[in-house]
Amino acid sequence: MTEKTIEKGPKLADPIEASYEVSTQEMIVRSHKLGIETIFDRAVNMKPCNIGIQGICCKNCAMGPCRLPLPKGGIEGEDTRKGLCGATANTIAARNFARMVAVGAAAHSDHGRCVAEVFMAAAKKETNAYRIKDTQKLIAIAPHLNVATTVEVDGVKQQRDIDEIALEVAEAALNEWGKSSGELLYLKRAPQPLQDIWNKEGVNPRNIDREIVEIMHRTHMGVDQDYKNLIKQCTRASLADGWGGSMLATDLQDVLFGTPTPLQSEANLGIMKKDHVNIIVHGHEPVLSEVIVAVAQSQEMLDYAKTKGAKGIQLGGICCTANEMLQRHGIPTAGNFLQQEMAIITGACDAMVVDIQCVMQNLANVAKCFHTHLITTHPIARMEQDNVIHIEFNEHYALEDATRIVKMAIDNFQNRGADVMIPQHKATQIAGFGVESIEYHLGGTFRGTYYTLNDNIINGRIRGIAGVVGCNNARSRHNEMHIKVIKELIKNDVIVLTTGCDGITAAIHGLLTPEAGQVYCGPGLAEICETVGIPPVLHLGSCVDNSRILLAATEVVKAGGLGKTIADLPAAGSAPEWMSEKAISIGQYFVTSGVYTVFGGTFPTSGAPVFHNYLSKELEKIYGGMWDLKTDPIEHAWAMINHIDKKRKELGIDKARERVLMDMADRQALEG
Ligand code: SF4
Ligand code: MSK
Repeated sequence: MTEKTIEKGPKLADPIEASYEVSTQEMIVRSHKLGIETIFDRAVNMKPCNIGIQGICCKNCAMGPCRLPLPKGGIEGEDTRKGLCGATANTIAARNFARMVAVGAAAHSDHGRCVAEVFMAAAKKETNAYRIKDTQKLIAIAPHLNVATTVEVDGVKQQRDIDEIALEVAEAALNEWGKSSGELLYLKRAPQPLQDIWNKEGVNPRNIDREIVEIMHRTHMGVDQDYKNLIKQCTRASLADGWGGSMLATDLQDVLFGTPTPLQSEANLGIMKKDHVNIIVHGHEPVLSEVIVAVAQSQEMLDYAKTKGAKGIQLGGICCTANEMLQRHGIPTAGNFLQQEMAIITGACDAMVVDIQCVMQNLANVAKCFHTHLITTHPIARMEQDNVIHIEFNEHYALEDATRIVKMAIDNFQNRGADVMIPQHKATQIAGFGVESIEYHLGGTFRGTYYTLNDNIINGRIRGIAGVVGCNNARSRHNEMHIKVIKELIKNDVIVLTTGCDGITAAIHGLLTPEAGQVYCGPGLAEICETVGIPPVLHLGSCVDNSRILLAATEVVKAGGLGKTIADLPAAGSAPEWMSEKAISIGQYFVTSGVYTVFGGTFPTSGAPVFHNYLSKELEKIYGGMWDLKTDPIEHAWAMINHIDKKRKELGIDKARERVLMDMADRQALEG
């Protein structure tokens, strides 16, 4: 313990200022009592670099870093700032932005590639841990990858053998990462007018890897020095993410592990149980955690846990591995990004199993203070600290790996200290939504279509659709922006689609239940929630599942009455507490798919006003979507609502909403 160091040394975070959420506040207080430093404490002691935050520091060669601070009072006249090589602020900010897109697209897409490789192993029947589970979804996605699903025998069409289809889908999918010619196949799933824009602009991704590599080349010293040209490459790479790597990850995971359907579960640290073995899985890829779920629920392991004095095994998730397990199995969510250290600080975490992305290295230091086994499982994501155990996942031995991990956690149950404190806070959540289930739930009793959703948007009960997604950021109060933005949206009849840590946040704060409709929503959305029995916030899954939002928007376009492309829809996107480079890639593919996208916190191009203006104004003229930054939650939500209202007006459906929201007295006055 480092109690002494903390008392004399750095400042401690104020729990109430650090988090909007009570169990996190309780754990911050406990961390201080135990002398354990967390991200919240570091955030009050280490200030971000004011130049870096604005995107105007270049370290792309050893003549730098070249820092180009904005002059006091802003820029009047020509912007003469230059790096040693002459790179302008626009070039530097655009290169930095492009590298963020490259990293984000790489992270999502490499996740997708790993799933595709496991899919291939399952299709070849090389592993007993995985099999093709959702054949209906396989048949649905195959044509998008140019894989035939039927064959003609004696003039009669018959369905092809499922194993054959699976193998060809695996080959076609893997090809998308590195094919030598052609363009990304899934682009054809977008509305035609959007495809026409991409064609005209020449931004169709050729293959996923190439677009990422090309960003790295273009941003090398002395290559691409035109911010408009750089942003075109950002568009290619981000589309390769949203309509490529992420969409393939989502689809292949659905086929392998099952397409989510709505289910009930719980969220927050209070899901951990004092008398159970607690295993927390954290990260993004569900390939190992899927098997851990199966193993942890097996009678053999439950019996084994009892021999060690535990009443059972409680699995819980953090970040997007949590979302994956929640969506398909109803495994409860222990917390979002900023709660990962907190799960260990309960003293009741017997094993934390991590894979890739958003895993803080400080977990190892926190785990050292307890009995917790911190287990890394991915070859590309290891930790230097010597208390970390590495059990490398291999799809061919997934059952053995998962069994070893679950057994280790069970054996560790007896090593728990007496000082356990699990916050007694958790909320019920209905999660597991997707393109298919929205169609089913909002499609009415007899027709599984998006018509009814569109009708309700047209008649104004639903004012519009918002995608609110993304991380927490320790530079802002944990969860506050997420919740205030969402509450303002649903209060004004905007239905919210959520993914990632925003989904977890909404669950923890009780917004993922149909009953939330009556408490927090405007009259139109409340009526829909009550009639259909859905929450006003629909949880669509993990970060890669933002692709579900793209496809849901496409289905809305197809159902008719709301314009011809995504940019015509009364819809907007938001990441109120973003921190990850993946969020920048997601934002860029949303913008270039036609979505007005608002970020909270800071924006990494603000130090280069011309380039910043290009992103926030000029892109709209090309793609119909653009970037924005709003740091106040109510302004943030209203920027989205105003955009939605603008689109309603353009569609000529603004009057319908005024009619539907009239109360009885207004109607009677009209009739009279
Ligand atoms: Fe400086 Fe140019 Fe080198 Fe960047 S590339 S560090 S701006 S000299
Ligand atoms: S986990 S990327 S903190 S949403 Fe997908 Fe959460 Fe952001 Fe990671």
